[in-house]
Amino acid sequence: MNDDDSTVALTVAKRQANQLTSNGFVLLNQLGGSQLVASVLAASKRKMHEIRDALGERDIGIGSAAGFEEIVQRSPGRWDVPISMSEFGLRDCDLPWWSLIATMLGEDAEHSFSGVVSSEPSSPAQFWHSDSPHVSSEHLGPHAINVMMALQDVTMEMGPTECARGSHLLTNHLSNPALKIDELVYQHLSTTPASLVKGTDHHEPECAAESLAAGTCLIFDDRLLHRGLANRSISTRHMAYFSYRKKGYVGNTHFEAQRSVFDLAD
Ligand SMILES: O=C(O)CCC(=O)C(=O)O
Repeated sequence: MNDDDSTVALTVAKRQANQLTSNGFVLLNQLGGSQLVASVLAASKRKMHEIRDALGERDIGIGSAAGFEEIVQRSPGRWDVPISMSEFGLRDCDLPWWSLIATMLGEDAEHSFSGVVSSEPSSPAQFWHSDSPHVSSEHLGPHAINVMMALQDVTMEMGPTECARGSHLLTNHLSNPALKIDELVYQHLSTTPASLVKGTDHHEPECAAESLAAGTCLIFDDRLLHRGLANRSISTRHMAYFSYRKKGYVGNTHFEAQRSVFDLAD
């Protein structure tokens, strides 16, 4: 990269960082190139089949605590399988979103999870939720950021992820006693964009969801209210995720089960 190129890259990263800071998310069209998408999709399908085969027909219930180390059913028909960077054959610092992650969380940002979320045909919309709670009553910068990359073209019918714009500024249960931490981070019927502003002077956050071309990345603050929409198509929808945290941040409600599908008796 010459000096001009790196100045342009820096300006773009700053603009994206500003959007992420104010809206709580940024959508980057086809940030992942076709080679990256193809290799992540192939690794995801391989791992998903291996784990679903080991699970068989067993019913594992819904949510992180009811799942296994290798698979969680996030909502009916929506399967989350963690996949490590070595299984993906990738390094975070080579990925096209890394400069934005480093800008937001620092050069020493850490990889926390990665994997694939696949929603089957007929899987319903999730309840709104955030992925981790605020850690201070005063609004701080993000402690964790997620990148969700579309592994195929995702039409509205297939149920892209919906975000409540700016809701990361409103999900602070430490400054708003009407909010309950468990109802924010575990999916709960009563949590909605409207419930965040009930009894306050804030406007209800606007909901945003759009179809995604393969490789498009939704990058969002862990505290943002979001949900996967219903898959009304006949195809399974795959989204890879890569989650990062500020060095030293330890919260985790993502994978709470301590049992393995490979320990299941036949
Ligand atoms: O499937 C999606 O679009 C989002 C999934 C998600 O937010 C979750 O399972 O926590």
